[in-house]
Amino acid sequence: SGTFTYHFDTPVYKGTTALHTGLYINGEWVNPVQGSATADIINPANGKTITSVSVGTAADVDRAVVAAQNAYKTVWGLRCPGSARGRLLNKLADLVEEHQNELAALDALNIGKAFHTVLAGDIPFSIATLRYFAGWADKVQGKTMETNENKLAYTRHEPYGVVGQITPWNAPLLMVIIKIAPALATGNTIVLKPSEVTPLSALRIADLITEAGFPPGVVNIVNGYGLTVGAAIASHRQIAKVAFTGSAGVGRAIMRASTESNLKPVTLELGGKSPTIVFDDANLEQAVKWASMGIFYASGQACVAGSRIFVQESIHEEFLKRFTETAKALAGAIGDPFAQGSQHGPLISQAQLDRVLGYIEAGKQEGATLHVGGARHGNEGYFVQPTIFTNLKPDMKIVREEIFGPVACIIKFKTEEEVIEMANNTVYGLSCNVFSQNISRAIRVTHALEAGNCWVNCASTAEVGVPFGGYKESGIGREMGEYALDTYTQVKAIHVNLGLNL
Ligand code: TXE
Repeated sequence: SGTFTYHFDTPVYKGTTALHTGLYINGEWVNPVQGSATADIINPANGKTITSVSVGTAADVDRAVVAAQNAYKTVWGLRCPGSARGRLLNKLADLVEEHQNELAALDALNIGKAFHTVLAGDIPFSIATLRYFAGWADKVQGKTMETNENKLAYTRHEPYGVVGQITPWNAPLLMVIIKIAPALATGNTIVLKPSEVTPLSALRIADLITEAGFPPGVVNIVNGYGLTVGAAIASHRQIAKVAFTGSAGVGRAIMRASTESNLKPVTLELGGKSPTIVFDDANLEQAVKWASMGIFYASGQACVAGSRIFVQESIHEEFLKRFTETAKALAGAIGDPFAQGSQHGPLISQAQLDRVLGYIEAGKQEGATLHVGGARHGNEGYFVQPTIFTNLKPDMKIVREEIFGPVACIIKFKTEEEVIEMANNTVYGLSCNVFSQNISRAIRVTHALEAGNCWVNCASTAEVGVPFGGYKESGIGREMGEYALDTYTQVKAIHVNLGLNL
């Protein structure tokens, strides 16, 4: 299979990366079984092709599953002590740390997020995730149950075997790490499909997985399209569990595929339409800073984006004034991810650009006020200006649907009761951000909100030890923290007769 070498000669990073562009199966780089199909990888900051990489088919998933099954039965799973799995995960963490600039540069190139943002955010979080789950690897324990004196009853938390994982494009490396770390810590082997739009850092990580010393077949990475490789993973009868991050529509398709194949358990991390609520007693400066970060981070391409910002009546005008200033400042920092001082990058693709501009158009058509922004920036790359809408109604498309772009809806409210109802008026339930210096109120409101992740006086700050996941149509199951171990293990109950008279 092919290779790809790239020299970064930029104001913020100089260095070279080299990676394989084939499929990573059984610890080797191979070409797809059927033909030599490739997909172009596009630089979203200028629309140009970076390189092209192999795309697999269902036949490659079959090969990867065989490799993963063999590894599970011979060298991994219950045959490899947790301490040894933990050591390998720690080794991989060290390698990611050693190659952090290169990995950050690959993601910045592939998604257009500023190099320094990836280096300061995604990378340390990836390393911390690997170390966190390395620590759990030898601490996954069952229980003994009180029954009667003639019986020993206990549980084991066993791995599933081969698990399938499908990741999105908005944080390519981090999404892969968040998927593989808990699965490996608990003894599963993996067939992973990265987003076909952003496979570069996943392909680089594959070599680091080999270098760390993971036995062949423990992790297999099959790049390819959702409708072929993704669908084959979701419906594979020998894949015992599937974890997915992406759109709600595809989440549904994956559940259907599970239902129609082997009823594999499904973990879903889907989208959101998360509320940010700013009460009149909030520290306004802080609320503006976090609310802005909450929606404009990664140009709004974050599942936890706080896209509906509810502001209490008496401070609405002042909030809007200050929030507009932050949006304008960001508009002045639009640029290439490797340019000095860039803070606002492009959307991932032409498709997403069209989609987001379509939503902005719909907002105008439905009578919302376009307060600032609202247009593409320049004509190279897929940049969209930080955008603010006001005068919104609950049934407008831009208030109801996930836009996944830098579009903030600012909505006025009067009372606590009213804002709770407005905030919960969505099919999603991923996260919420509440700003108030009255901590009783902040907590009371947080408890009333239908969301899996709640931030009080901050926004979207994830922690490796804290579970992450959604209520309602934002998903099923939890990643991160101790809770993630449950989604990668199944409980076996064992009853042992100690005497004769049970
Ligand atoms: O995502 P897809 P898209 C949301 C966001 C965005 C919208 C569309 O609103 O605007 O989704 O983005 C794989 N069986 N999020 O179309 O299609 C696909 O190959 C199995 C939110 O790019 O969901 C990729 O690896 N797999 C989100 C992954 O699913 C399939 C992050 C995600 O792509 C498949 C991304 C199929 N039938 C988008 N079809 C978040 N939660 O952060 C596609 N895939």
